[in-house]
Amino acid sequence: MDRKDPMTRTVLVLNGPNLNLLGQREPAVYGSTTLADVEALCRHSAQALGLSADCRQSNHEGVLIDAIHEAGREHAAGRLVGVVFNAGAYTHTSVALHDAIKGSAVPVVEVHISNVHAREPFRHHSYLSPAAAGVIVGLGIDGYRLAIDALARRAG
Ligand code: CA2
Repeated sequence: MDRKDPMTRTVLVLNGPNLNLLGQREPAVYGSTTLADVEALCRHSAQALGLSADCRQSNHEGVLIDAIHEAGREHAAGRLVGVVFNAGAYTHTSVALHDAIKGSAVPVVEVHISNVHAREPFRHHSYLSPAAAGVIVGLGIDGYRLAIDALARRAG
């Protein structure tokens, strides 16, 4: 049963490729928190702001593009405050995700758990940042909470 109040606005928390592996490998880079823990944190943070969090993860670029398009329609209808988006490695490769964010006109806060600028040079460029409302990098999973807070404030 869907218990969500139809008046409750939503924030979409979208995680991209390999983020389903969080907490299972590379704890020195990404910490030991799992994706389920991150999603629980997001739901809790959203709820504290009177929002509902819709948490999704996909390893497929087209699925992420479709989710951004859907978010654009929900935002236009006043039901969605925006998207917290960790696009994983697609950040550094995807013109298609850049175009999806631009084309859907939904506010997106780009989040990276690690400080991508302190890592390999191929992680220093983001195709998403020019299309994003804001960018949070290197603050660990707390970045998701900060992004939800920023989108809630932005929406008023
Ligand atoms: O720091 C981030 O949040 C990243 O978006 C994570 C991506 C990486 O490609 C970006 O450059 C920065 C990687 C996703 C997670 O990959 C994992 C691989 C093994 C174990 C755990 C996570």
